[in-house]
Amino acid sequence: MGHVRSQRHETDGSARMTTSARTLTLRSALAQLGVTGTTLTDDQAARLDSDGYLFLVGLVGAERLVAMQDRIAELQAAEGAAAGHEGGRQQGAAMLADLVNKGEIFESTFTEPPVLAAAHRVVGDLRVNSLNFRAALPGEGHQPLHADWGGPVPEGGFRICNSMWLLDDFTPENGATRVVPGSHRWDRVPADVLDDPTAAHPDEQLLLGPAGTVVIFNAHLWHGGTRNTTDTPRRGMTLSYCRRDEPQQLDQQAYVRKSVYDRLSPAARFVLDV
Ligand SMILES: O=C(O)CCC(=O)C(=O)O
Repeated sequence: MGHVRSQRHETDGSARMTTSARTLTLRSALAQLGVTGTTLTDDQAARLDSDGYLFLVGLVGAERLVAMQDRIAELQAAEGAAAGHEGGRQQGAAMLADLVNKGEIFESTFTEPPVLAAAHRVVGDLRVNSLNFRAALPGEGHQPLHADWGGPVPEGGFRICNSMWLLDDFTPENGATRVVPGSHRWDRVPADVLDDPTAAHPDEQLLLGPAGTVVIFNAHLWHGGTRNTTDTPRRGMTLSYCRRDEPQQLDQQAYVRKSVYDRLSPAARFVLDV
């Protein structure tokens, strides 16, 4: 559901490509961005492998969080009914897409060392897939359990790693994401094996935590939004990476704005693949 294969290619004519990012390898880009062999602890790596998700509590500090929330609010006001047009829209949710190009505050997300290290562990040779926003609206937001990939994938062949950036506290009431721990290793997708993917799963867990938490999850893990029973939207950003030989949800080369490109380091451009 989060993985939208149909892409609308549009460009403002500012996309540029130089050789600087092209001469890097992922290994050198990750090193330049501060990812080392110990960026994830052994315990974190083991939990990501086994459960399929990993909490990074407090990754986004208070000031940065407020700046992200404020920019999201500005974008929602500015884009109105067009919001989310680049990346798919959903019933019961407010969406924004292409955040890479919609605020300097978002440009540091996809090079966060622990997020990169985790995504690299899951998919290997990676690039950014998309950076989007989803708010479960009051009374709505429940999704079927799904993987962000259309079919079963055996362990070791993972194509996508996602991360949820909590812009609000995720609570049992406000539509927190649910996951089925370990399901990324089952080589099955919910639609093929569950009678009713919208129903509660006996093993599901809610991703609960304070705003500013980032939860990295293997996107082959069965997951989905839940219904927001409060009267305020539950806001979260999803930063997804795909294997470098897979099409991106949003073609970053086609969308990148010159001002963004110019600010990014060669290593960040490599991760975005622009
Ligand atoms: O916003 C959420 O809680 C999950 C969203 C999701 O999994 C999706 O849209 O595919």
